[in-house]
Amino acid sequence: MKINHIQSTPFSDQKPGTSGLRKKVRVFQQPHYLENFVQSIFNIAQSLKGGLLVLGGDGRFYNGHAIQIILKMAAANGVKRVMVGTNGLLSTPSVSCIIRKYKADGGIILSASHNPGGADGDFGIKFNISNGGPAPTSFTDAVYEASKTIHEYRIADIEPVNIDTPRRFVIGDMQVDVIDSVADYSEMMEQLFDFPAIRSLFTSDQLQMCFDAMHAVTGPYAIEIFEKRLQAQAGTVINGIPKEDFGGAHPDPNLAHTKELTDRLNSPSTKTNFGAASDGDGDRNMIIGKNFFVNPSDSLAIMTANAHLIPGYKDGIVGVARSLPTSRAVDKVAAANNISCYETPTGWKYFGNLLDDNRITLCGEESFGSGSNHIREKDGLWAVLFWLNLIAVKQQSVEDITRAHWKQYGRHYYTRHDYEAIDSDIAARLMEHLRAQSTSLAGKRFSSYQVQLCDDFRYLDPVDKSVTEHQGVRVLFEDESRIVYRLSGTGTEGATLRVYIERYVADPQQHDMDTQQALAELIHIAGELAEIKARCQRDQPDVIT
Ligand code: G16
Repeated sequence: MKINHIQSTPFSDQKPGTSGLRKKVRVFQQPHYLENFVQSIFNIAQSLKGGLLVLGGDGRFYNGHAIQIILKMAAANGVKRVMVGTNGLLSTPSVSCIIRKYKADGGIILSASHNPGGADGDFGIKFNISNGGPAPTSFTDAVYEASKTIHEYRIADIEPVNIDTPRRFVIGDMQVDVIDSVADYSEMMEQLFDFPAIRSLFTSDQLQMCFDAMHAVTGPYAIEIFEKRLQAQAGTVINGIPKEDFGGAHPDPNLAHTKELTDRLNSPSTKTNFGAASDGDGDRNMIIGKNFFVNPSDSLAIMTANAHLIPGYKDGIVGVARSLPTSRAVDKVAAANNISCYETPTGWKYFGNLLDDNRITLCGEESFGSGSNHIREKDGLWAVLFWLNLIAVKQQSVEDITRAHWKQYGRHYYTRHDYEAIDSDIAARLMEHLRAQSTSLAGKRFSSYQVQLCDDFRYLDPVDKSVTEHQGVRVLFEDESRIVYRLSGTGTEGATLRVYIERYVADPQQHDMDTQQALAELIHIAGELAEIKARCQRDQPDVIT
């Protein structure tokens, strides 16, 4: 096998964000762009030399092309074996599952998650380490440094290989196993949850489910698990065929992007009483009942309170973690059950050490992500199965389970307001303005809210003692309400300002308010404190979740 050493010059913009390198497809299409970044990964991940690499992606535009390039570069960089998903498809949680099961040295996932796909959309690449989780910042920083000085990459001179069916072949000294994309993951789900109990929900017609795969990677997984193994009726999975452009839609499982699903749940003429959706790469989830939306932060709290009812967690949980902007609903459950609750920066990678050190069993984020120690990624279908299992045990609807939880622990009204594609300098100045104020806000009163604490969140990892600074400005009020501001690390156009607002209400008589109304005063305060209108010239957020 001939190995070409291709001369190249660095790109200055290959710094990974919250979750790998995400850019417009046309940025990745620049000559040598993808190759430079992949070579930088191989230069840093030394254990891949002579090691096992897992490779797959969410099937978006450029996935197939990138898979072929990475296979050739893996062969040229001395990788001994690659396990690649059939047609290059592997969900993010299944990559994590496969890395752990086969003790791989790492995995490359091609995905821009919930961002739109197609030739004009986004593409992304992320690296997961041998524990199955996203590479920590120390690794991604090293990759970025390597990308700034790269001068050549290595690539095998071979024709594209056929990966459309499971089989084994050899490229030079490297073995390639094209694997069934869904088998290992489905098997793992069957071990964690009570499949017979869930199956009987479907076969007895007690539950009619609609799962929106959003033409993304979970389609084949959901059909295998829900329709085949759990015998939900055919057609339970909608938009189940992965498409390069996600059917022209935005594969982001929230109420703004799942109209077909929510129409089904909300229509009085259908019997559909459980709905769920997952995103581009299958790690996010949304859970809805009949005319009822479960906030992801509440979902984490409910899972934590009920984990002992699920076979995979029957011995209880050791602790939980949530990202900074995730509501503090789970904190209440942790306190009541006397277990640790960690607050981390945004990004699944921060949960890795806590899981590996057995400090936590469950973790989750407001951004429609939840997961557990079964893998090291958030996991969309796992969350759906968790809820199905809960319904089977409790024999209650999604709404009843959630309302009972609020009654016991109180309700955290919660919303996130996103201001997208703001000029990056304006966004940076807005955050600076907030940081500058942060030291002097404590004790000040805004309408009926008095500030208790305001700071720029800094995380000290209790396991490896690493420190991560500037993770968001948080304003805590005396009555447990909270506002958090941060800039997204996953956008590809300008900056996205995220404003997270929450208010805790213990009294069950007040659990029926409209969320935006319940938070109206805090929303106003959030806008005033950050001078959003004046600085960004925006009257309204672009997206409210
Ligand atoms: C990624 C990260 C999550 C994070 C989310 C939003 O999710 O894995 O930890 O919460 O982005 O991040 P940001 O607020 O910085 O945009 P995904 O599903 O996009 O990989």
